[in-house]
Amino acid sequence: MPRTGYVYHPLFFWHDTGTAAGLAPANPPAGIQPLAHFESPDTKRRIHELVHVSGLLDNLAQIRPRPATDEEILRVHTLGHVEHIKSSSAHPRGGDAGDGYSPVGQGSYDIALLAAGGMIELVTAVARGEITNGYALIRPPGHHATADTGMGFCLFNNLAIAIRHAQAELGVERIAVVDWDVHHGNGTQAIFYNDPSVLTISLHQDNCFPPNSGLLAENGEGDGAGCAINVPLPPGTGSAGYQYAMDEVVIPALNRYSPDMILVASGYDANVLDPLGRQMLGASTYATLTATLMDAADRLCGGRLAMAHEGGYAASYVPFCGLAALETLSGIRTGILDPLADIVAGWLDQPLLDHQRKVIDAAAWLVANVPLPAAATTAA
Ligand code: 3YP
Ligand code: ZN
Repeated sequence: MPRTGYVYHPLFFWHDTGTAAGLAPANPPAGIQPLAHFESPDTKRRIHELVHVSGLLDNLAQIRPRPATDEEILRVHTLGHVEHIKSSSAHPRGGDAGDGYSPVGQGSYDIALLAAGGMIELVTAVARGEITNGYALIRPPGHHATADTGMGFCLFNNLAIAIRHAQAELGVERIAVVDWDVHHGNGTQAIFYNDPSVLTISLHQDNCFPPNSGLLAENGEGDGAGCAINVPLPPGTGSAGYQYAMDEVVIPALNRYSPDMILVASGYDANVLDPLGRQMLGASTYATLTATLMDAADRLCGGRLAMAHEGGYAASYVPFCGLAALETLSGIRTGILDPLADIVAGWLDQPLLDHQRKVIDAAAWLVANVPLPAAATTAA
């Protein structure tokens, strides 16, 4: 049995975001000429096809997604939000999930249920020990979605739904989320903001999306005080900055929290070619980040690590970032190399700069606020 699970379904690529000027809905009378929406299927389909063509697919435990049930979705989202997505999806021209930047296509409700259910199935297989780790190549993404609205291309919060399921049904108590998408994982943070049973850590580009979200000062509230950590990295941060953030913030916080499982909101939009971020990561960085988290998972929770796909819009490059993560998770080298490695090497390999170090050092102070296991158990 392969140690690494993989969730995929063609319907994830049928979620129709329509036309846009990147992210502005097409509107010819207003001068907005139709073009592809940034959140198009291409990037993710190309990951899947690379996983297939490289032969890696044959060595992964393929996990079949199924639709999340009403009960499972309603552990996280309000009935009003669910009904809104459902009715938008029933309309031949679709609608929007809440903020005007989150297209819902015809039938997208069912695809979003399949994405959330896919993440549930992945986490279930990890919790039961059928696999050690895994990757859910799901779409639409989820990390911006809050209890009562979609936003930033997200409909339902796939990761949060899987977390609530793991806690309710699988006996998994303490869960840590590491969100390395270039945008703030605001939805996941908000859903667990008062909850000491979930530690959310987001590494993101400072004040990128949502606006004014993901500040250092957002640190959890009430019983969840200390359980949200944000590292708002300056634009232009490369591999050294990310590794420093892992070493100084993420790993120490995980060590202190001692989770039963580690989940990753895995967007690749911090890659150096991405149109929606200004960070400087390469495929090799995603291999290193993944290995760093695997090492923590091995020490802390029997290797239990599950990743949910989020953003990443450079269709030419993201597949190699995704393959790097999956090769690392599985321990299998396909022999397919990053074709841009030589050209991007110099871009990624900038040293850690002072203004980056300052932010990361400030976030490192928050580690002391992370509740130790015994304290959280009593509080819960
Ligand atoms: C949503 C509207 C502007 C930026 C965009 C970000 C989506 C994303 O990749 N979130 O992780
Ligand atoms: Zn993103």
